[in-house]
Amino acid sequence: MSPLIQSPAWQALARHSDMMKSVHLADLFAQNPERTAQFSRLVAGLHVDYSKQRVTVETLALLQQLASAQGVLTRRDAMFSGEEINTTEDRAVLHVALRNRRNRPVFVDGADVMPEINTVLQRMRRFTEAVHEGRWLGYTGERITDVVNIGIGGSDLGPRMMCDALASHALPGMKVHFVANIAPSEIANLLKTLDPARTLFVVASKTFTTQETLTNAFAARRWFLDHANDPATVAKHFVAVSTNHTAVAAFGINTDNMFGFWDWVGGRYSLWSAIGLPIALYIGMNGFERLLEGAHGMDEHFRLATPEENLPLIMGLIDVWNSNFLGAETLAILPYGTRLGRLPAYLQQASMESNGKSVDLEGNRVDYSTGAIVWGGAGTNGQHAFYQLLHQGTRLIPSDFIAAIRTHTPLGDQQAMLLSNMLAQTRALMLGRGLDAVVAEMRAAGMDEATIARVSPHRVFLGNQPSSTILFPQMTPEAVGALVALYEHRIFVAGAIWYIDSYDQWGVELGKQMAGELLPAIGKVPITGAFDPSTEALLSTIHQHWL
Ligand code: G6Q
Repeated sequence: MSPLIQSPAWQALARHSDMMKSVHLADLFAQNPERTAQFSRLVAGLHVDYSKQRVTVETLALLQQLASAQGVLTRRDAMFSGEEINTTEDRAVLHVALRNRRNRPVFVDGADVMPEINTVLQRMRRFTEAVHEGRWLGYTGERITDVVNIGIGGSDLGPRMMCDALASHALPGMKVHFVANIAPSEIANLLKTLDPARTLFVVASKTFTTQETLTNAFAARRWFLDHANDPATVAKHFVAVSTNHTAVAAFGINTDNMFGFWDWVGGRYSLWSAIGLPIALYIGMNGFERLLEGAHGMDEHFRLATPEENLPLIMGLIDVWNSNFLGAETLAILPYGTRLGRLPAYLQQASMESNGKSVDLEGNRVDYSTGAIVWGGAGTNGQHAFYQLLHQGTRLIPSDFIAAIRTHTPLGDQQAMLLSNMLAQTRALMLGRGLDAVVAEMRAAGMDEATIARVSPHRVFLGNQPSSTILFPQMTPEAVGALVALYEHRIFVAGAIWYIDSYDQWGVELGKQMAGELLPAIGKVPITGAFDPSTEALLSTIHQHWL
């Protein structure tokens, strides 16, 4: 048994959870009138209510003891001070330094990283302002109106999600597009809609070796040169965001037009670095810096607040509670409104690539669950699709409901309807509806007793599904920055409890390597015995239909 499972703090929580599994949320509210006040916080502009989670004062106290026993806050301090907490890659983890707006010195290998960070931010400002003010023009002298980010994974999901979230802040005349997939239709369909003379490509790749990104970037360059016919014009239309100068130069992008970042920025934590360039091109550098400010507000709270007040700590501990003690396997991210529609996919990567690990920091296989399966989708759409299983399925599914209170695009009662639907779902999931209430309702509707007996069990909702609700006044850069930083730190906290390296991603390697081995076999008759029988049969099917 692992030291974590054996620890007194874990064992105390296990005993406590035996009792809590049979407690209903409705009873917890009835027993404690202070519950909502005790279990909500206002931090960095976010109002977060976790009173509909299946926790009590005792649960949270026991979870805090677990955090203390696991040294979570010591590890937090190590992260903020630039220690190499990503031990399998020998790297510091310093996305917090990227938004360290007060410029508190942060040292990596004895050198303060803040001057370098500020230099890149200044270069981003100069470049984006030149584009916006018409001083950076395309090869025919026209202004840039369309930005195409070519990147994948961490070099795609963050900027893509943020540009959607902050579309109401877009500068007039600026459009942004994203190409990630190697599937040819993605880039081919986009290019058909673009004017090369007004298009700027941002090739975003930390390593600048990623197959999908480089292949798409070459395709974009061929398309561009088919129109511009002059290799010298590439410099006006292609910039790079990367840590790899040599590969950027080899691609043919002038490294004067390269924006750098550092190996201590993980891909899925990189939207705050120059990987955020498309955001800055879309909403302006001031908007991008407001995003950094919002995240910094949450960072400072996480760094300085007492454990009892510390929202990312509390929410990370609740994630552990739901996974390891109540048996939840997933976390549903349910933003209300379309602007945050890409947040579930973004957080899916942030959480699942960080905490989808089964070996602890000392290389031992763990004997407890780690990262939950993160999924979700925008409300109200999801209500008409997958919520059925949340309400009446057999699984415990914690969910996060997230909404901006005011909309940038008011239209009649629609925003009020959106919010009423969201609150209704959190209430319905919590309270459910028992058989007595269902029968009474059916009788009041005049139904006959035979129908009531037959149908009423199907209309029962057990409730007791835990949720948290996150509200903020409006979809501003500050609010979304704080929101994402809250989740980043929650992920950190859960990873620290589980004693895993949340900042490596070796799990992506094996498939990449095998894709390289399979590429020469696509469209050919398979060499018998080179691969497993299933793969060889699939290769044969591909061969039969290839060209
Ligand atoms: C993120 C991952 C991964 C990475 C992509 C793109 O943490 O490491 O999603 O961001 O594989 O990598 P490049 O930026 O190097 O192209």
